[in-house]
Amino acid sequence: MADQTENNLLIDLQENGTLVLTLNRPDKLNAFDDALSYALQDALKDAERNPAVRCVLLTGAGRGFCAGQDLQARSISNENGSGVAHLGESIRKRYTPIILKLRSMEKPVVCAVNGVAAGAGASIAFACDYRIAAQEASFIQAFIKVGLIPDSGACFMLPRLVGLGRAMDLMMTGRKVGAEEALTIGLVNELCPADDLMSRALAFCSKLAAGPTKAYGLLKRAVNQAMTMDLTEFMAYEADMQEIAGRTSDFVEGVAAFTEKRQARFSGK
Ligand code: T3D
Repeated sequence: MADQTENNLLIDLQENGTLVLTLNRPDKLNAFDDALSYALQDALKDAERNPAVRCVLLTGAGRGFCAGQDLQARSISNENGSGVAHLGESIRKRYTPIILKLRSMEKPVVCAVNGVAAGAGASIAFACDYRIAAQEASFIQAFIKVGLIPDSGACFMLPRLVGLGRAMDLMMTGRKVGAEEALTIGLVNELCPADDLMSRALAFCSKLAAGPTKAYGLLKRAVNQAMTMDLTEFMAYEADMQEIAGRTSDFVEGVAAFTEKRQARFSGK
């Protein structure tokens, strides 16, 4: 059932274990004011803690996915009337927890990119595990146009998604990447017509939500670690993760289902 928080975030936990989070400031292309950023932080923390949630789907209401920081409603700026904007504080408090939670949450997080994703809005899409985009979607590294560096993890994620050369192009020019190009360069996993976006995304999430949730979590941990470890270190880490996976009920069920030539019924435990 859908619940609208006072912070313009729609929260809908579906029976199959998919939690749909909809950024809901359509008049501002779902740009982040303080309230929306803290609401998303809280919703992601709740999603991580709630065992009924086995997959998260993030999308935007209206014609945009998210236009990044609300440039008209910044509360953490011009502190003490000094004329100096303290953006480090804003990033640390408002965006860093969102990006870290998207990457560390041990459940799949899918992004249905319904329209333009600009600035931190694009960064949030990049931090999700899988992106399905509508043909109308686009990505803009808008930061440079307002004299900022790409933030909310964009400098970390974008080169890993599309390679250093392409990432530098997008970050230095701030040019708009349309949906077809996004698919070609690996910025999104799949494209579909806008009318099909939510049904496609929900169907994909429903499969993930019926999957071996612990294994998805462990593979996220392993992939995160693989970004910084050398191979020798990583192989030791991988063995530890597989040791844990091997102790789950879902591993027992997966092997039983294979042996009995039937579909596995994973409990997520
Ligand atoms: O500040 C900190 O805390 C540091 C963190 C920074 C992180 C960042 O995200 S910095 C980057 C911030 N975002 C941008 O610079 C993007 C600004 N928006 C745009 O460039 C364009 O709106 C788009 C390219 C995204 C879409 O263009 P278009 O032509 O499709 O739509 P539009 O007409 O520009 O926007 C529609 C409405 O949304 C409009 O309102 P209005 O005039 O109809 O009342 C526009 O003002 C509003 N809107 C769009 N983006 C933002 C916004 N309002 C506030 N903040 C926005 N970011």
